[in-house]
Amino acid sequence: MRKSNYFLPVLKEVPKEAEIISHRLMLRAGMIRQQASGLYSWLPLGYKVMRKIQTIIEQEQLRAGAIQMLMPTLQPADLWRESGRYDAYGKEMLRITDRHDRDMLFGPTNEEMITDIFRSYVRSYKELPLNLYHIQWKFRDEIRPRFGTMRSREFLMKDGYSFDVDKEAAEKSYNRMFVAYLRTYYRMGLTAIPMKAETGPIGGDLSHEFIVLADTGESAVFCHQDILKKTIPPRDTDFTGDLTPIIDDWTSLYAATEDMVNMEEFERDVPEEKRIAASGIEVGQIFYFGTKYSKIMKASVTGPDGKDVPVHSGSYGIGLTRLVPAIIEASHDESGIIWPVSVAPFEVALLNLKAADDLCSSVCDDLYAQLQAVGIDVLYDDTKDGAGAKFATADLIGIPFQLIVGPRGAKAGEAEIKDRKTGERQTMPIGDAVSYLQTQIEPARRNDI
Ligand code: P5A
Repeated sequence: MRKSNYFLPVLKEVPKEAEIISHRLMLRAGMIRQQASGLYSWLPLGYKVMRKIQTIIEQEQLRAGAIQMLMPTLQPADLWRESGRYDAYGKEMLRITDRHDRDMLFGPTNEEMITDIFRSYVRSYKELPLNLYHIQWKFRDEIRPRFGTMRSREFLMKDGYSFDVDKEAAEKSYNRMFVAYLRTYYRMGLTAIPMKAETGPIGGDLSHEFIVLADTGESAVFCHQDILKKTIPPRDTDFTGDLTPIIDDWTSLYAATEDMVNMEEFERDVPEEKRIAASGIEVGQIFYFGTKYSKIMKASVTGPDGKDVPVHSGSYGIGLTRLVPAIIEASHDESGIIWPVSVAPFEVALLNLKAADDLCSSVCDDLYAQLQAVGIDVLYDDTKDGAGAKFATADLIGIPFQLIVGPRGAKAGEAEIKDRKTGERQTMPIGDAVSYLQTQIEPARRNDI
């Protein structure tokens, strides 16, 4: 993408309304625009990051056996009357009346709708296990939307729902999502710790929140610091096999959110020097709620013995629009954002330091074509801005590599490459730059293990 053709409205001023660094940087980097309290437009740069996050989620869901679909944002109130949650959900639910006076709502989550789909089609235990998910906008009329897209009213969620014939099978489905989530966050460059959590309005008695430690996080959490050293399940993990050893390993050390923490247990089980009592960002939550919805909404299947049984279910959420600021909270410096390659809006910023210089521009045009030809996602700053402004913007928007060519380098046949994360700069022959960048970017792009 040529910057001269792009829409990248970066701000020079530090926005006053933004209290935390990720919100400030997202506004300054031209990633989002607030349209009303808790409602944001995703501008091109921000949207590109979100799409990359979405792709990682989709790849890991597929690997774990979940099937993607799409449900509407609006739902009929009657479905929620059936489950009993229409009144229970309270003021967080945005209620809407259509022209025929039918009660509707903007979905805050989809347990009811997916249960309705399930009961309409599935009859036998032989069709199980089933895990269906979608990535769709949700609305929760949060009392205090804040920190930009970290806690907004409209937000994008990946929400999945599993269906099994009994509790034992349902726990296997829960474990598959547990492992998939560990891999998903890791691939985005995040360390997310699964912690025992309360189930709230979703229900059930087994739940984990996935927490990224950050001073600006809104959740208070308590855990053993060695959880941070646990190994991520590799890509060849057999999701059809027994995942309990992985779950047991990850849950063997104490980790709980403030709603679930038992201070006595925490102090008894975790040596003082290993205790983390900190703030964190909840980037996902998984639930096992058994037959809570299936019983009341009559979603059952015939079991092996020919008798009807209500299905056992769980639901699994990831906040995509929250992940973007969470990654920034975890990875930035005083000059701006530092994107991990796997979610970076562009992989390389090609900086033409003097667009008015014919040789410099022709060298850059050529590099731009070569980078594109090898499939590198490049933002080509071909504008007439000064070198200082180009450096500042590239640092601010956090592109992992800067490929810098000035008139002197163009003449000498040399380019400079800056690694945004380490700050290291190196000069090399222009002819070597593209293959060097390929070797750096290709393994980091999938960030898979
Ligand atoms: C699980 C999937 C559920 O709603 N039902 C379907 C279950 N879980 S949850 O924990 O309530 O939400 C899942 C994730 O969505 C993100 N999230 C938000 N992101 C931004 N702004 C909000 N107001 C917001 N509320 C929830 C979180 O990442 C949460 O873990």
